[in-house]
Amino acid sequence: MPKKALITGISGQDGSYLSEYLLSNGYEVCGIVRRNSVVEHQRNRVSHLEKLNLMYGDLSDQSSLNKALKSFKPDEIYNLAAQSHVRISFEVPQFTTQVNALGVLNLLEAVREIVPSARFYQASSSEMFGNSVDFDNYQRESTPMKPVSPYGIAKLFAFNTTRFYREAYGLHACNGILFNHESPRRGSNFVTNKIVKSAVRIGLGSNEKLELGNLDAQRDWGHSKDYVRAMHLILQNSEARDWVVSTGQTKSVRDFCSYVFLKFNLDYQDHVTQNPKFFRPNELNFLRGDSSAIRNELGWEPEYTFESMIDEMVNFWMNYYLENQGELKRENQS
Ligand code: F7E
Repeated sequence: MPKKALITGISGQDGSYLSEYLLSNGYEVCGIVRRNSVVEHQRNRVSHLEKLNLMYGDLSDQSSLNKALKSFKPDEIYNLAAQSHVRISFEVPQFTTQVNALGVLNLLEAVREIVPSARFYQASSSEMFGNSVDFDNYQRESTPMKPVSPYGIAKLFAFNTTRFYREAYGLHACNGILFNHESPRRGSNFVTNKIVKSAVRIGLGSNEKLELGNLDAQRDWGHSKDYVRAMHLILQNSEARDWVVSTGQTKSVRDFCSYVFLKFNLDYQDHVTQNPKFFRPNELNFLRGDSSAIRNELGWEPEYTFESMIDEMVNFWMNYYLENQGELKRENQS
């Protein structure tokens, strides 16, 4: 019998890579998708995967979660659904909290009642640390968490709820505390893909300006494909625990711009401007994760470097715009 995995947020960047990974490892995969008025948006990152079962549902709709668990009876559950944009969480704090905090409680309650022996993975985030770092400038599992955004606060509620369901009810419930992770499939309003897409268009002749917010924020950026392997490993471990997943390398948004524009022999300073609209009311300034626990105990290692991840993103968007010249013209005009 193949193992059965249920993924919420299956149509996102991580959901799509995780589905590919699990299918290639012989799993039966079922995903929960939210209804969208543009039907293509519901599944465009997973439309190449023929073997997926998809169900409509939402973390804030308890009955849809109950139905999915009763009918699919998963062995493993990966909760990747969220309002995942930190700046937008300042604009919609209540919605963010309903989905990212209470939604996880809804799902854990359903797991406890319907499939208590299933293994549960919660997509926790380095945003929970806020501006807290250890003596050596790293964040690790034991670092105090003091989030600085509605997104981080909601994720911290979910993190603690996951731990609590493990300790109080004996669920095999784990948190992966994932630092930023990117790929060509990253949404275009996250800084990495926003920079890469614009730099590629400029490299191909567009005279647009790239408008960004804080260029001095520093992040520990890895590749989504490496991080979905970590999610799977976390659930295979016999002990349910919480794990940091990170590269341990920190770069600024400025470093990111510099590397991407240099690929086109351009100086980012000639093409990037700052717009207050992309600053946040409160900023997380610095992230550097210590992932020794998952590396030493579960044998996880990232395959991508900062540079090879960006190279893949640049190549993807170069090919895309070369094949879709019409889109390049349209984006030049806007
Ligand atoms: O911002 C700065 C911005 O939106 C990165 C999510 O996956 O990782 C992600 O959250 C940095 C911030 O990611 C722009 O101020 C400058 O310092 O790409 P981001 P994030 O906020 O770090 C964590 C781990 C998650 O869990 C989240 O779900 O870049 N920045 N200028 C900008 N950011 C954006 N989006 N747009 C700009 O124009």
